[in-house]
This record gives sequence, structure tokens and C-alpha cells, in this order.
Amino acid sequence: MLLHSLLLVLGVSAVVPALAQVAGTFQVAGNTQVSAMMMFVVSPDKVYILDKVEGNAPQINGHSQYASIWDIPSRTATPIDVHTNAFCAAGMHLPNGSYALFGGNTAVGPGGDNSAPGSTATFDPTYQDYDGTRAIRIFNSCDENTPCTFIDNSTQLAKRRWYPAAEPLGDGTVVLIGGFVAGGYINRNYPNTDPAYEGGAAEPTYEFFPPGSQSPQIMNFMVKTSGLNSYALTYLMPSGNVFVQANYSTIIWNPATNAETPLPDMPGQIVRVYPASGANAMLPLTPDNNYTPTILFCGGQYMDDYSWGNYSYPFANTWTIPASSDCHRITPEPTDGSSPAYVQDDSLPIGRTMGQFIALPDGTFLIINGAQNGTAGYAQMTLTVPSGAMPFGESLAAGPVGQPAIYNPNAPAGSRWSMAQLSSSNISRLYHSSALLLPDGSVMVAGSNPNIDVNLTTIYPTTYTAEYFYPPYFSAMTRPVPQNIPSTLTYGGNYFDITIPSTSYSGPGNDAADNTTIWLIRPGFTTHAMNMGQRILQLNHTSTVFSNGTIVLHTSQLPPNPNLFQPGPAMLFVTINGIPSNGSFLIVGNGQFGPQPTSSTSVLPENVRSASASGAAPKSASSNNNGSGSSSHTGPIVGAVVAGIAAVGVLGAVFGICLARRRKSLAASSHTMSSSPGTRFGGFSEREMRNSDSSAFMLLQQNHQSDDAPMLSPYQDKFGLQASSQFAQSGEINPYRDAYLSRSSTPR
Ligand SMILES: [Cu+2]
Repeated sequence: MLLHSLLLVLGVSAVVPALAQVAGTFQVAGNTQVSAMMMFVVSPDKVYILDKVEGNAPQINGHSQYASIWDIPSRTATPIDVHTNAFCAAGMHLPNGSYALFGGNTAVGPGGDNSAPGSTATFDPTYQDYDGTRAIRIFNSCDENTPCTFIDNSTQLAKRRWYPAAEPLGDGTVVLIGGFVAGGYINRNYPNTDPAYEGGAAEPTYEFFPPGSQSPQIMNFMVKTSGLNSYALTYLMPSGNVFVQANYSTIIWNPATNAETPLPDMPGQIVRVYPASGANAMLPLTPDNNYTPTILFCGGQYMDDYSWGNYSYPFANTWTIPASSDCHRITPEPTDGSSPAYVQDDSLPIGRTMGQFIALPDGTFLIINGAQNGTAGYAQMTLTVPSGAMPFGESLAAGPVGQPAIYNPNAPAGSRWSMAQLSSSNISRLYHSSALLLPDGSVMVAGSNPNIDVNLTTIYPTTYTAEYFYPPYFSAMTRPVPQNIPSTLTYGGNYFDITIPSTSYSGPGNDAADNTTIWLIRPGFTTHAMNMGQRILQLNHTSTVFSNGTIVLHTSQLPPNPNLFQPGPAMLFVTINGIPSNGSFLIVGNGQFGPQPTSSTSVLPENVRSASASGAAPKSASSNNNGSGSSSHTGPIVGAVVAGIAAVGVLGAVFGICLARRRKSLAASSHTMSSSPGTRFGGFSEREMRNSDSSAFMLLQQNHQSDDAPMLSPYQDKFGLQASSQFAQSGEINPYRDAYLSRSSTPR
């Protein structure tokens, strides 16, 4: 551990110069080693990066590498050996602070298929990967003091699921909905004579993790939305029902009874699910809106039903078709007695497919990545363009949008979008790219790979370069450094006090107190222009301003309804005058699957003001620099890294280790979880973990005791057909696996 810390410090000194973080700009962060199709951020230091199985150049244990751990401060990737093919899986946090990845594709070899000698859908000897269609992998929360560990596939889903939806319920249970059995462009044959099962290629059921006693049931909505129903868009509502959107249909679904209540269709039949891939997010849940969820959809794609095609490819040449710029809001459970309705919102500045929303800790949303034309997915031909003649390689999108935009949900209609002072990336972020809020409030952008296997020479190549994007608040010279942030939060119960030192802000203390918001953000699991599980909730608070400039924030626990913000890990930010602190990781709820304890919300103390109080921080550069461009930020994180470099050079290793810890505590700003004794898994000590009877804890415990035991041999499929036979039944080409077969069926 000490050596690890030392190496980390040395790594930092070797890799990171004192780079200025310029507000509104991208900065190249480094090489992710695998193409970042999927990411979780799990601590102030670490991001798990998952790729599909493909021919990445870095090797691990004699085969290409498919996953890595990204160290945020040093901007370096360390390989990990995930064996099951996680290609287009679903991901979600768990109540104990761990993270799960569900489903994926069958084993593949070079070319993304099983054409290599000895390759089967169960195991490929070249890439040494195993069938991931029913795999469950669980990753712990790790940081510079806690090793990253994971377990791969010791239990399995009941059904094969590629592109399933995942949504956590209020008790932490994750519901997994639908998916392909083995993939393709969209989830149907054409003509669509078997909308439920597509001859074995579609999976219309749902199931739970941890599994209950019920076997998977058909969700009728998956049949109704057949074709455009993979990676359905799901948001748990305050009632405990789930808002589900796919194709251009919408329902409220009761996960206990499987009852469906129809909601209006998407206006204009714009499709927002994959592969139209519109940006979608739940707007902030705040005291002002009484924690009433509103879902925002922007962009995506409209094509007529025929043009969407089938498993093989689209029947239209998607790259010629502009993406939608429309935005729509819906409040699925209005509290005023009105009926839920889609409402037109301000249009995107630039139409996008594969744009994705990132909740920022000032209550705004960044839209980032994507393209102006086409759809997600890739293909080697379409109905009218033969293999070899595709104008953008295998990409079904064209016209990358490099410039992000920011949506302010509280701005008056007509003024919610802004691209002011946001510069563009020159890296195309198309299909299989990803983006994620980091604990320092920056956004990690990575991946892009609209190719069946690694291709470094095509127009939109397999991409390994990660960037950090710095939102406008990086213009601040000083970030708030809140103190006494708890390591767990409850649903209702006693308020707690967060202390803001006067050095955290500038200007009058009363103004700072009036302009403070406290945010819980769950960045979610990023893949396919989505952040599954992403949520942002504002905690209520009052404040006491002391004459010395210190501000104490009397902060409410969450509202007493776990459906508003499901149990599990989250980051807490304190934002003063629009400038957020670094996020502190904590656990919401009791850390276990099951009904969450709730209690009534305590009454907050009255506000106390002090007219003489003022902050001791230097004025923000942006306030002296109004409208004249971005300004440089070299705040506490970079400053501390520089200190670490100097110390290693002059004073040697011991001081370096101490400074690494200091740097971490600065970066985390009251990262109180690190006080737990023993090995932590998502904020809980080993002892606490072993006392738990929840199955997710047990998985981690097994992994901790015996590394990778399930991976010693290919598992036997006890439950169903070999995936390799599925496409014979569907009668379609699978462009993802049978890449070089000539077209064998012509649609009507
Ligand atoms: Cu995909």
C-alpha cells in the first residue's frame, strides 16, 4: 500500500505538469488503453473503463485488454482482466457502494465474430473471452488506499441480455428490461411477424437483481415497441412505478404487478432510444419543485418505420438524415391533478444524435458528444449501399458535434440553451463514446468506436484518447471547501451541519449564504449517450453566518422517499455563487438491499445573518473579466499536485506519501469515508460487509477471498440455446458477429 502510494505520487510527477484548467475548454487527459465504451466513477481517484472485446493493442495475460482502471489525478490507465464480453451491457450502482455490469454479447474473436479457428459463442481462443450475455460483474469502490477488485460472472442473469435497460428501485433492487438476445442494428426482423421474440433474437422479459422467486415475465411494452426497444429509457418515479420510454411510446409501469399505464406518444414520433439515441435526463429534484421529477429529451432521430430496417442494417442511408433538434419535457406524475403531457422545450442549438446529458453541480446540464446526422450503431452495408462503399466506414452517423452546450432548466423559455464561451473538441465522439462527471466537477469524455473491431485508419477510428472538459465554473480562483460532510445520509431524520470556512468564498457572507445550494449527484453509468441511474437532488438547508465569515449550513437529509434518490453511492457538492466544491462520496440509505428506513424530516433552524461577515478568498477572475473569454483556474487540486512533485524531488518518499494523502484529502474535500477501518467496499468496512446478508455483499466477499475462481474454465450454459444458433432462427445477418457474410435476405 505504501509502495502503491509512492508510485502514485511518482506517476503524478511524471505525467501531470501543472496544467491550467481553462473554463469552457477540453484538455487531453491521456490514453485509456481500451476504448471507453462504458465508465463508472467510483471514488475521487478512480474510474472503471469497460470496452467490448476487440483487438486492442495492450495485452494482459496473453490477450488483448478489454478493461482498465483510470486514475483521475495521474491520468493513467491500469489494465484489469475482465473476461466476459461486456459489449453493450447495462450498468448500475448497488446500495453498498459497489457497481454492477449486466449482460453483453457472446464471445467473439478477431473481426468481431466466431470465424477464427476454434472460436465459439461460448469462448474465443484468440481474444480469450467468454460469453457475456448473461454475465454479472461487480466492481468495488476503490481509491488510492483501497485496491480495485471485481468479480466476473459468479452468478448469472436468467436471460441473455444485450442492450438491456437497468433501473434501480427504492429498495436498491435493479430491474433489467428487454434487450437483444444477440444483437444487431435494431431489435426486429422485417417484416415484423414475431414482435415478442423475433424467432429467438429478442428478449421481451424483465428480471430483477438480486433475483426474486419470480421467473422473468414478458413486459407487453417490449412487444408494442418491438424493434426500437433496446436500452429502453427508464426513470423510477416517486410512486415507485417506473417511467419507460421506447420507440415513440411511453408508459408508467408497475414493477410489482407488471401493470402498464399508457402515457402520450413522443411528439412527431421522434425516437430517443438507441439507435436514435437522443439525450435524456431527469431534471434536478429540488425543494422548489417539491421533488417532482420532470424528464427532458433532446435530439434523437426521426425516420419512418420502414427506414429503421432490421437486425442487419437500416433501410435508409442514415448519415444523410439530420438528427432532431427538438426537445421535449414531461412530468410523468404531476402533483396538480393534470394529465402527464409532453411539452415542447427550447430546441438544441445544434441537432444531435448520441448527445448525452451530464448533470453539473450548479444545477445545469451539459450536452456533449454525438453527431448532426444519422444514428448510433454501425453496419458494413445498408439496403442500398453495398459492403465496401459505405462513405463513413462502418459509422451510421456523420458530422461530429465537437462543441458542447449547457441547458439551464430554470431559465425562462427561449433562453435555456447556451454555447457561450464553450470551445470545441477536435476528437469525434460518435458511437460507443462516453462522458461522466468527475468529483472535481470536470467531465471526463472518452471512447468512440463505430467499428466492428479495432480500426485505427478509418474516418471515425477506434479512439483511446480521453479528455477532461472544464465547465464554466472552472473560471473561479477558489472553490468552496466544505467540512464535516457525513459519510452516509438517510431518508428523513436529523439535519446535519456543514461548515464553510471564510476562505471558501469571496464577498459578503450573507450573499454567499443566500447563493448556496447543496447537491447530491449520482453521475451514473455512462454508455451509448446515456448515464444510467444519473440523478441530481438538492438538499434543503438553512444557514448561520458568523461574524468571522464562517458559514454553517444546516442541511436536511433526503426527503423520506427512497424512490426519489435510490439507495447507494452519490457525491455531495456545496455550490456557492455558482462555484461548486469538489464532490464528496457518500452512501445514501442503509447500505443494503431492502426497504430503506425512513423518518420524518427535522425542522431546520432559522437563518442567522451577519452583516459584517465576508469571505477571505480572492475574487473570481471571471467577475473581473466579464465576457472577455475564458480564464485560467489553478485551484487546490493542481496546486497540491505541484506540491507533491516538489516534495518527492527534495525530501524523498516519506514526504511524498504524506503529501499524496494530503492531496487526496484536498481533492476529496472532507472525504470522510476514508476513516473506515479495514478494506472498504463502497464505504463499508470489511467487517460490516461480512455481517451483511445481502447477495451483492456476498459476491464481493467471495471475490475477496478467492480471486477470479469462476474464470478458470468456461462456464456451462445450463439454461438455454447456444447464442450461436439464435441468428439462424432470426433469418437475418448479424452485422456485429457475421460481419463479412453477404446479404442473404432482401426486405420487402
Ligand atoms: Cu453498442
